[in-house]
Amino acid sequence: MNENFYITTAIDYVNGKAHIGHAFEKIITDVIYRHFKQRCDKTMFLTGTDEHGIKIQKTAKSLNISPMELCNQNVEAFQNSWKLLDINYDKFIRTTSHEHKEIVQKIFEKLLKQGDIYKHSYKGLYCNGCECFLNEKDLTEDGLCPNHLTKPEVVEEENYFFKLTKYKDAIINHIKSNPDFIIPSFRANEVLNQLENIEDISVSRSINNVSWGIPVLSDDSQIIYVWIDALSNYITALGYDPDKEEQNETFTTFWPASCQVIGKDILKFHSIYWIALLMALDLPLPKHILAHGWITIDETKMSKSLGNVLSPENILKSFELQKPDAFRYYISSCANCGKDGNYSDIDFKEKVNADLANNMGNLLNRSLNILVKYFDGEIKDEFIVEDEIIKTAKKTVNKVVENFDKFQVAEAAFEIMTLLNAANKYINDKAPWSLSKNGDLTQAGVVLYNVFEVMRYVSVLIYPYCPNIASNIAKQLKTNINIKLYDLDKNNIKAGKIITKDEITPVFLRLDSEFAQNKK
Ligand code: ME8
Repeated sequence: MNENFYITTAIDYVNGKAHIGHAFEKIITDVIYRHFKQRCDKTMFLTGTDEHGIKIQKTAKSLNISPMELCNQNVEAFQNSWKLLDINYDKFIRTTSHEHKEIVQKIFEKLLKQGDIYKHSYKGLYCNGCECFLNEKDLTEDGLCPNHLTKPEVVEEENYFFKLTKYKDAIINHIKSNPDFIIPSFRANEVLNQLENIEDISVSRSINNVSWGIPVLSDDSQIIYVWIDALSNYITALGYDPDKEEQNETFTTFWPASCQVIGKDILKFHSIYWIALLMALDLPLPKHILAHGWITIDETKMSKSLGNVLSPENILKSFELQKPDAFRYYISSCANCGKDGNYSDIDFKEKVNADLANNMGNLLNRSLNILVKYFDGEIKDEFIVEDEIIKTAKKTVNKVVENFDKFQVAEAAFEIMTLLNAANKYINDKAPWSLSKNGDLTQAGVVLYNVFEVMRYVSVLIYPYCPNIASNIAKQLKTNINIKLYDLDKNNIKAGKIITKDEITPVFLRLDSEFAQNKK
């Protein structure tokens, strides 16, 4: 595959810090991105922060600091979290940046000029948590927002409106004729139902009610609706300019996005509002929208009031993990595509001990030790004979690729573990330790070669999830981790000395059970 690959995440509100739900989204996006880097030549990964709106304005006020101070503090905290988790984005967009604000204003003016935006008096119920108007029928029996369980504010203003209804049929048509546009596909029906009752949407707020935002260029009494501001980030970050006939090279290389990763709660904004905006701007539509599920902790929804909000820092610290690989692996395997997932300390420990320490680490460690013990760490020419297990490894590459084509991150990880299970069975059945003791040295060497080859495949396949562990495996095998997937079978391990006794290190140490109890 040589196609260019552009992937984006939702941009996080900065009224708080990153928790493991945010981390889940950024990690699965990073895993997908690193995988496609192993297949494509030009790739781009965008993330960032959503810094305007009433929610940020009110939080800053309650803390007695300016909204900009709040944004700066929390943006730094988000960026530190992503660094800790080895999130390898190419660009981080802040919606308070000058470049972004200027383009959002131009987009608004363009839509106003072409009649897609018009002025209208309006009375509605606004939920500050969702940053959107709600209909009476969406509320709970007590008149509360179903997501935030707070009473929406009655807002009566003269606002600008976007002609969403004009694009309704085109959006329905696009969703119906592209069954893999919304992933997972069961969410497409939800969107089609929402589209049935769609109305034009308010896209500005009076500056008297919301001051923290981007002013409408031609009317400074109005602030551009935070979702219009936020959704535009995916193209402002590429340097899109609505006033230019010809766009710059970054934009033409990467737009339309290959995959836009977001949570299920904001699918409506991305599959309806965002798509209508792109249609109005006459821009091509993203190829896929991946709506992931939500992460709970011990099967309970995270909430400040319950005091169960966990940060990625909490977890790495309580298990004394220097590198994020184990958490990255666990969280990206904990939910099948689009489904909700759960974090629990016990489950985390059991899963990474079983998969990373035993299944993967032990297999490598004991095979390398046998190679040192009987062959002084050297692969001999006569060991290079492919057994069935290498075919299984090659088939696993195809299965992993097929899963990633559908953005099935957990399912792809499962295939890699299945290969490791097969390799463990292979070494146990062949028992190279007995073969060596009984003098069948060549046969023992063949088994070791096959295990190392499988480990070479595994290192490259697991790299998107566990970049540090994968690099360590490749270092011990003296193989190349920076290799395209289609070159894997041309780069097999060659005859020669690969390792000495003191170079063998465990790639992942079992998590000690007492760490989990020191938590919180
Ligand atoms: O919605 N599990 O920001 P946000 C999994 N600024 N994902 C979760 C989660 C959880 N428990 N909690 C939140 C916004 N998320 C807007 C986006 S995009 C133009 C603007 C996900 O900080 C959530 O689904 O509330 C969303 O995709 C992302 O974190 C940011 O959420």
